Amino acid sequence: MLDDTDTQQPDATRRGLLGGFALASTATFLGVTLPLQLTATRALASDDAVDGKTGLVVLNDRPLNAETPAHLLDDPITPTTRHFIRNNGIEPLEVDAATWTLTVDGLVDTPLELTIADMRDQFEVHTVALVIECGGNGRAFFDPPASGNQWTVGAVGCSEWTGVRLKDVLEAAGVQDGVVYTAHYGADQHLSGDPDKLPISRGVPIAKALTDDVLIAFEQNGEPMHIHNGAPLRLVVPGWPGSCSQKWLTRIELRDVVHDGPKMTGQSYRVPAYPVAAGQSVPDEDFVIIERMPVKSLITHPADGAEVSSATEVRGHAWSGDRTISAVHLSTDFGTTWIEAELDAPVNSGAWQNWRAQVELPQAGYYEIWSRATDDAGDMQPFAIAWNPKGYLNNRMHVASVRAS
Ligand SMILES: Nc1nc2c(c(=O)[nH]1)N[C@H]1C(S)=C(S)[C@@H](COP(=O)(O)O)O[C@H]1N2
Ligand SMILES: [Mo]
Repeated sequence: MLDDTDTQQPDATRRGLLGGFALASTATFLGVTLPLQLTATRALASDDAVDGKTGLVVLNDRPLNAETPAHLLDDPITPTTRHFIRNNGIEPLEVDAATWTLTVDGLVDTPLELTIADMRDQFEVHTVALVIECGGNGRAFFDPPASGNQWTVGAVGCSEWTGVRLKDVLEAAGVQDGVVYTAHYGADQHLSGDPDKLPISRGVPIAKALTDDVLIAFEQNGEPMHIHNGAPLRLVVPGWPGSCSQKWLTRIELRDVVHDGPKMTGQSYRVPAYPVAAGQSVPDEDFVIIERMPVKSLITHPADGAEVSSATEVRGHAWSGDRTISAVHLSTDFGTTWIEAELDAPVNSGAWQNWRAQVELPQAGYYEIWSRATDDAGDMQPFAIAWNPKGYLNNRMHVASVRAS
């Protein structure tokens, strides 16, 4: 079965696209400072390489994978032009929002076949800001390295999505007794071109599917969705691995077993059920499915590598799976002292929270600004990475290096 590893292009192709960037440049990375040479080299290849996107850094072109540099995620709501792209297969070539249908079947009382217009007519339409973060965001910092897309920090976004609640649609279909899991299907094709294979088909526990936050979306930031973000119809399951948020959505099936579609099984979007040492090999049967994403923050201003004055505003976002962030702290002295940032409430459940702080840098020189979020269950971002074989869930504190003049 294909997993993240197999969806990588051969090195030669990737190097051609990225102008000399080699995965090895992150392999020995141990400390906290962002690898500046990596950032700089990647930026060369980034300039608007993807239609309708601005400043994204392309990691791979088949399938297309592109992340957003942290400083381009500075807006409270992520503009469509800056929302990252994570594809496992080949996108559908032509999509027509007028004729697109969603099938809801499996263990339901009444199977449904709905157009987008049907959904707008039959259900309440909601517009909400929702975080999508790839389960592998931060993988580039794993040591030993984990195979798969070498995301740094920018496989995350919080656009405003318009659609209907999955819950409302499932309740209209009638959820039968014994349903434990959803299964999501999209219109993209397997990289091999084999029409009988799916690139990815994941699901969520039925309890999660029936929460208010899970949306079947047909607009992004008040406009038609970007094709790379799943137009004309996608799921958005905020706070859970982005892989749960099926793009180009065509079908939702309800099952009485945990879904076993491509990228549900093996080591995909899974972590060991027990703590492991860095580099330890773990048998497949000891892996468990990732559910909520962990507490995390991102510094979006100043940009990593910026020249700043001694008094400077630092700002960014923080989020934690299905929870709320209760505090964000910043340190400019390697964790010796901390200040608390001003923190906004989420604009709605499922959105990230924006924060800002005025930071005083005591003298000219080099600083690392660390950000550390704490959620309402008391979880705090760690200093170090809890290593796992596939490089998921890196929620280490974010660091922006600056030079004060
Ligand atoms: N049909 C389909 N849906 C998909 C994927 C995919 O490859 N095909 N990738 C998933 C993964 S792994 C992530 S992280 C999110 C990324 O959403 P985005 O590309 O809109 O940022 O989409 C998810 N939905
Ligand atoms: Mo992902």
